[in-house]
Amino acid sequence: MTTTIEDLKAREILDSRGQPTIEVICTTNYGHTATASVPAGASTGGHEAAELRDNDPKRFDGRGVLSVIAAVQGEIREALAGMPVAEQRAIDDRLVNLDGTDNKSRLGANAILGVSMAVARAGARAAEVPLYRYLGGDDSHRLPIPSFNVLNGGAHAAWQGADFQEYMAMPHGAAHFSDALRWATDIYRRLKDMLKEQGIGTGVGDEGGFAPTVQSNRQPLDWLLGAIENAGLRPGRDVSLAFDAAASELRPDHDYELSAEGRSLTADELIEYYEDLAADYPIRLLEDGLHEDDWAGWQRLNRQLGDRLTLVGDDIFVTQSAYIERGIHLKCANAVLIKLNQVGTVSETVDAVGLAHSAGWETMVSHRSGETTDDFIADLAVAVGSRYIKSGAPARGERVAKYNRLMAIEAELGARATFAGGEDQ
Ligand code: 2PG
Ligand code: MG
Repeated sequence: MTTTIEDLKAREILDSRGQPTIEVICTTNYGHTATASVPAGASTGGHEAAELRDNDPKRFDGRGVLSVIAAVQGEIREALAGMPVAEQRAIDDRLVNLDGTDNKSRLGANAILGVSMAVARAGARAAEVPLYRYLGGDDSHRLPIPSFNVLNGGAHAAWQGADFQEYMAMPHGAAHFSDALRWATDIYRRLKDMLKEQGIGTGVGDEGGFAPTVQSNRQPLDWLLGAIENAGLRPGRDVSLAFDAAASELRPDHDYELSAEGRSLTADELIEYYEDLAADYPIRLLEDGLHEDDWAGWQRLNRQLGDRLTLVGDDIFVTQSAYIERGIHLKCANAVLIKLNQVGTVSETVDAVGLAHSAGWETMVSHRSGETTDDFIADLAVAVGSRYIKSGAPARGERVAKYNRLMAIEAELGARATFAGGEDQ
């Protein structure tokens, strides 16, 4: 007999910022249960699928998700009960059609994604294979290059922090994923020592990286380089730098405001600024270098830096095929950030990766700044063959849950496991 969806339940749980989010539990007719929970962003793109909140000021300052839970346990449960769990695409299509809006704003992308992920896990359980193999097939054996956000700025950090949101260490020169992770912990500890020696606070931001006050936006790059060297690693050879400027957050009016440096730049000046950084530091990847609506600026950015840097679009593409398609057509970038909750279903996320790869673009699977301990994205990255993944610092439970899951996958694959970093050597 086919394994079908018997029941869908949801609960309110807390994310890493102490904000409510939903956990969905899918039960099958054979009694398998599978659970999934949904993350939340802080620097969200304007075109992301809509996350619903109760807006009841008496609970969680309006951020409660009881209405989202009601949608899962009511309308969605009714529509999906009895469907075979293996039919992920048909289930995701039904969710999209049931919602009926362009941005999942009727039922909520958080309701829809929680169900979509829980169903995928139930499908894997019913098929008795790990999630990465269930989603990606028997050929899924490549571990992505992790990018560790060890210095947090922008919307994820304190007042007077760096303007750019994420300064990341990318240990692509390691032989295995688990070595890359160990190197990252060495860098993280050396960075902490260095900041302490300089009398700088080592409090952390939303993604577990240190979040100090800075004199300029170059200072975190200098610290990061120093920490890599102090860890006995070679900048550029073993470990490169990556950063997410999250530039949509830098432009309240028109120009890009770099408050840490007391000046604002036009798009072209900012591109020049990046060119100088790329000349002075071993940077491999730049995410969201320009505002999400500045498609012409992105074209110039890609023309000037696309042959040297992996230029990742996050807020501009919001993991949605229509925007990625446009970006490919206009030659705006050469890589896409992949976040399940920007689009709202597992199938649409897999499609977005497929589209990017078919154009020869890279992908980076990503966590959100507000996370849970759900480790779905680790399996997803291996399943879709993503070259990169980012899940914050190599510290804090909700961040390391993903890295630890990748180590478990690596161990399970044994001799079959390969590491995307190895291809660079
Ligand atoms: C980003 C993400 C994750 P947020 O901009 O890439 O690091 O941040 O979840 O706040 O959008
Ligand atoms: Mg981003």
